[in-house]
This record gives sequence, C-alpha cells and structure tokens, in this order.
Amino acid sequence: MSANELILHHFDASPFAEKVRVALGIKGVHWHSVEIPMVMPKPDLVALTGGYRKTPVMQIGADIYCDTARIAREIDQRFPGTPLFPAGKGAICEALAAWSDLTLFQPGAGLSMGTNLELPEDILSDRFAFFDFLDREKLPSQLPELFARFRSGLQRIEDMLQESSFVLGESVSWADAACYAPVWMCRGNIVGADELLQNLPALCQWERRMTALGHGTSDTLSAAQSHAVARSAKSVAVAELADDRLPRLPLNQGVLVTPEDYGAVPVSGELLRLTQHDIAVCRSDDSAGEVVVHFPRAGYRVEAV
Ligand SMILES: N[C@@H](CCC(=O)N[C@@H](CS)C(=O)NCC(=O)O)C(=O)O
Repeated sequence: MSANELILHHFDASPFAEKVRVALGIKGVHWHSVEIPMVMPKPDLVALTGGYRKTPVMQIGADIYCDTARIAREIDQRFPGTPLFPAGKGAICEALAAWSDLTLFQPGAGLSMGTNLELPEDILSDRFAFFDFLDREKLPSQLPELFARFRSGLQRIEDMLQESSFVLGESVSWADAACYAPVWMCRGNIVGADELLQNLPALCQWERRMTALGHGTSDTLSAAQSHAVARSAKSVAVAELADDRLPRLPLNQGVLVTPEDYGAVPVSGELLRLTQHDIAVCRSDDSAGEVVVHFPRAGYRVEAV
C-alpha cells in the first residue's frame, strides 16, 4: 500500500462518517477502512490524533485530518473528478454544512438517543457526557420540540430542492453530502422517521439520488496496519503561517488545538500551519511515529502552551 492512499477511521453508524463516505462516492475513490470503537477508550485513534476522539478521522500517510470540514477540503484537493467545492461555491458549501451540523445533527442526536430505547447503556452514558448540548434528565420532555426542530430543518432542504436536482443547482457538492447525512441518520436511528420524512417529495427523490452515489470502493485495514503506514510515511504538509493569522503565534510554537463545541479535548503539538482556513500541528507518538494533525480553522481554538 502506498503512502498516499486514503484511510478512513470510522464506524458504520456515524452520520459524520457517512458525510465523508458519500464524498468518497462522489469522487469514486478507493479507500481503506479502519473500524474504530463507538465509545471511549479509543487508544489506537488517539495515538494518531493526539487526543481528538470524534468520528471520522482521515489518514493519508503521516497526515491525520480531523473534522469533516477539513477532511472534505483535503479529499477535494487530492482527488480528481466531480468537485466537492464547485468554483465560487466553496464558502456556501461550508456554511450549509455548518448549518446542517447545528440545525439537523444536534436535534437528530437527541432524537436518536431519546427514541431508541434499546441503545446499550455504555453508548448512552458516553454520548450524554460527550454531547454537552443534551441533558439526559430533560431529554424525554424535550422530544416534541426536537421533532419540531428537526422537521423544520428537513423542510429547508425540501425548499432548497424545489428548482434543482441538488441543493446548490444541477451538480452535486459537499453541501449535498452535509445535508444528506442527517437524513440518513434519521432513517437509521430515529424512531418515527417515516412521519418526519413524509410530505417532503423533493427531498425523498434527492435522497434516492444521493444513495445511488455510493461510497466508492473500500477494503479493511487494522489499526496496527494504519500505524505502520503512518510510521513509514513522511507528512506532505507545507509549513504556512499567514500574515493575517490570529493569534500571532510563531512556527514551532507549542500549542493546544481544541474544538470549540462539544468533545473539547485539546491536541498538543508544534505549530506548522495557521491560516484563515486551516491549522496543523506536528506531534510524535510511540506507535504512529511523527505525524501532522490537521484541523479546520473555523470552530477550533489555538493557544500557546
Ligand atoms: N465537527 C465534527 C463532529 C464529528 C462528530 O460529532 N462525530 C460524532 C459521531 S457521528 C462523534 O464523534 N461521536 C462520538 C464518538 O464517535 O466518539 C466533524 O465535522 O467531524
């Protein structure tokens, strides 16, 4: 296996992973799948990331990409074919993805956990501790409001599809993958999905088009094999500190990078990139070797240690 092949660390039921699997389908990429545990601890994953535990994480050689926003940009840059971010529409794709994560994923996560009464306790206790936007005690009484919020988000997708086959026009883009993931989550995880998805004819036709895109092709890899790939590769990341960066940190500064929303575990490393679009730090691990861990700029805090 060569160092520039794509490895996705994920589990089947993850809607954020589904967003990326659909993007791989749009591109028609062959990739390697490492299945990660659904709950902590995830020692093999955090050996690569330095502490980031969310799903999914993408690895190419010794470069580790955290967050679907950063992963999508890297896939688009590395692989030819249909652009995930069509010319002039990159920012609107990102804005729609952020909208979908907040407006659909968050109530969708509450509905998945609040309506799926047979979910195992280890998953429930892990997720209630992780998703600080959910309150286990209050969830049962909040379900009607969450149904209403989720349904109104679905209606926005229906509205976007009135004049076109995809949310931004006649070509599929990252915005579609991002809006599709919560619909997929709804079908698979929310009891009452049929009711939520009724009277949304354009959305249901688009859903069929999205499902038909598939996930590209994949084979499985063990976590140990993915560490061996990281150890024997060299990062291709290029150092860049933008003049307009904030905070004004120097190259190689020891930093902590922390998600600003839930699951706020910091990753520490030496600063390699800080631009208006991305952050990257170098770190080393006994099993994974020297790696560069990448994040999107939006939604992450960077601070000197
Ligand atoms: N902002 C992140 C959010 C990812 C996220 O919240 N993923 C969920 C799974 S769908 C998660 O990490 N759950 C806890 C876990 O997998 O440990 C992204 O876009 O990748």
